[in-house]
Formats: sequence, C-alpha cells, structure tokens
Amino acid sequence: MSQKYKFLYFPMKAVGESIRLLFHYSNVEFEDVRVSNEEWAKMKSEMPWNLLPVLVVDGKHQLSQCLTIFRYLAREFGLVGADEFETAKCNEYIDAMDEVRLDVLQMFRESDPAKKAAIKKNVVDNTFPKAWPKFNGILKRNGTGFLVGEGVTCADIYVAYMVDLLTGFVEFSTMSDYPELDDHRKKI
Ligand SMILES: N[C@@H](CCC(=O)N[C@@H](CS)C(=O)NCC(=O)O)C(=O)O
Repeated sequence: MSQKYKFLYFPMKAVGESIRLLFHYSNVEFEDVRVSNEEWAKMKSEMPWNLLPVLVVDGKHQLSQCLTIFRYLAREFGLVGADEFETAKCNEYIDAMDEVRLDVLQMFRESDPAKKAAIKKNVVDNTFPKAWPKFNGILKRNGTGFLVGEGVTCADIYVAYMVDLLTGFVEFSTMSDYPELDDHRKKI
C-alpha cells in the first residue's frame, strides 16, 4: 500500500471518527487534518460537495461522503470479510447502523427544546430497543465475537464505535440488557 492519505474533517468525533479509527486499527499513516471554522469558511467552496469529510489520495484524488470513504478504505485495508458475501453482510450492518445514527442526528438538527426532547425520547424508547437486540442477536448467532466471519471487519469498527457514540449522546444506561453487543463495543 503506497498511497498517501490526507483526511479532512472537523475537530470533532461524529461520523469522521469512524474513518480515523480504520486508519488507526490498520496502522496506516494518514494526515489527520482538523479543519477550524475559520479555515472552513475559506475552503468550503473548493470541496466537491461543500461538505466534510473529504479524503485526499496521493495529493490529487478527492473522495467525499463518509460511508463511501469508509468503505473504500475498508477494502484497501482488507477489512471487508473473506468473500463477496461477507462484504455484503458488512455493508448490511453498516447501513442498518446508519439508520440508527440518522435518528439520533435529528436531535442535533432540532433547535426547539421540546421537540429535541421528544426526538431523544423516541430514540431511547423506540430506536435503540428495536436496533440493539438485532445486533445483539447477530453477534450471538455468529458466535465468534465478531459480526461477520471470524475476525474484525469494518462492520465491527463502525457498529462498536456508533453504539458507543450514540448511547453516550442520549445517556442510555441499559446496555447491560444487550450483553453481547456491550462486550463487543468494549472489545473493539
Ligand atoms: N452526506 C454527507 C454529509 C456530510 C456532512 O453533513 N458534513 C457536515 C459535518 S458532519 C459538514 O460538512 N458541515 C459543514 C457545512 O455544512 O458547512 C456525508 O455522509 O459525508
């Protein structure tokens, strides 16, 4: 692997952190550029979709959209399972987790405190109790401690990171109801 990677995102965790984790897990060097608000005002118009994250490969190829970048790097770093079906299962779990993320994201897009509280309640009462047993069951059935196959894939990294991040946002305190998922989060 001889590519040079530069990863541009804001100085926050959010979805960009899942991409940084891929680099760190794979021990691949990258330039971790954390763009300030002042810098962003000057560079926004030059970005392909006027949004971050953006990955720059070898100083010339720009790639946007977080999950596109995540999946591209996962393939480059050999974290997409043993065959095409396992790769598809990784994508299934990443997409399912992204639906959970988008539910939580609504909270941050809402400025009215009452509406924000209602979104949070929906996440705690509906989104998590529907999603977490599914992921818990997948881990139980696979029986290897990983979501797909017998070792770490990008799905483990995305799901474990998002469980950690999203439960933290809404102070969800009953992860112990989902022991396989909670252990997986801690292990990964
Ligand atoms: N669909 C895009 C969304 C990216 C996005 O919303 N980026 C936000 C930060 S998380 C952004 O660039 N905000 C700055 C702005 O809109 O000026 C992706 O998945 O990468």
